[in-house]
Amino acid sequence: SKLLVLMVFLVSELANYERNVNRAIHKYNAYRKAASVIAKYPQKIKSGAEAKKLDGVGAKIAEKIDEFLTTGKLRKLEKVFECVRNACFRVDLTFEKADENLKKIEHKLNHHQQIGLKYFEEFEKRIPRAEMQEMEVGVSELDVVDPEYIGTICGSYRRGAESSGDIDILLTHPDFTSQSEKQPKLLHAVVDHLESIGFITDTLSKGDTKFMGVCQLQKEDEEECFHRRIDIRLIPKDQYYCGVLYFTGSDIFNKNMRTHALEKGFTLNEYTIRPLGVTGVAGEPLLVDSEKDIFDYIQWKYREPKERSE
Ligand code: DCP
Ligand code: MG
Ligand code: MN
Repeated sequence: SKLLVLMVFLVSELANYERNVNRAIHKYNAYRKAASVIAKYPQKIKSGAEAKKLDGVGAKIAEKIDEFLTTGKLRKLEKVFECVRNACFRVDLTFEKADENLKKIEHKLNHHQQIGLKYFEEFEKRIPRAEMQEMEVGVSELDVVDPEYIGTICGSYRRGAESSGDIDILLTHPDFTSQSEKQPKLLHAVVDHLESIGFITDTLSKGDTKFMGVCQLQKEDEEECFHRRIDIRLIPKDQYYCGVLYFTGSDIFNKNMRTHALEKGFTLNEYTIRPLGVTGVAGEPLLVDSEKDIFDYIQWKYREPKERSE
């Protein structure tokens, strides 16, 4: 129901608040977990006590749910969340009025939040590998825009995962290097093309090098197809493989690889690999023309993406 969406949305906002404002990762994780169990709960949640029976919802969160159900707002979020500060939905919040209240806050949300709410339930669903493979075919067709584009779907998909949370596309072009001028057109031409074929449906943000948005595969039959989160990053050609390595992950693997690099006297990040001098100062970026080059520099046996879970 919409009320459930709203409740989960607010608990998720609490999670973000803890992470972004308080840097409290434990609380962030706790709220995230609570949001996800509440989202899956098949019935109406009528009180904090009822929510507390769920695994992952503790006394603190139950208290928040009661506050939300009885007052229609969360004081904690008022500080950061304009729509709640404006108290646009108030003590009169009832289940019957959930829709109405949701409508009331909808235009108070920023564009990003509106899209998050619009597709909330769809974004919770993971993307099956078969669908990711179809999108990969789409990426390979970018040569209709310009045959020199190189694109890779990174993230868990590249590691062979059976399902993915989102689509992370890395894009480069030989005309764009860290020495050349910015080339936002290279990114925007791709985004425009993907919009024109109806694949990209919404934009969260669009900069010179990074697009964040929403996409949906067009299906001929009646098969259900969800909206998905998609990020496209345009990366200078000379930094492309450090980017591909980083965005392929996993995050644990990245951490381990960076640690190993340091032991061998190199500093590695999503852009470059640089040698560390005796004083610990990083030198000029090394030439990289493949992921394997990076493994070679730090004398590590090459690992296929499938073997990079840690
Ligand atoms: N990454 C990282 N450290 C972070 C965030 C991301 O090293 N704090 C890297 C490793 C991730 C990659 O970026 O694999 C993509 O980030 P995602 O959050 O999309 O993670 P995955 O694609 O691995 O998982 P999911 O299937 O949930 O999207
Ligand atoms: Mg991902
Ligand atoms: Mn991602």
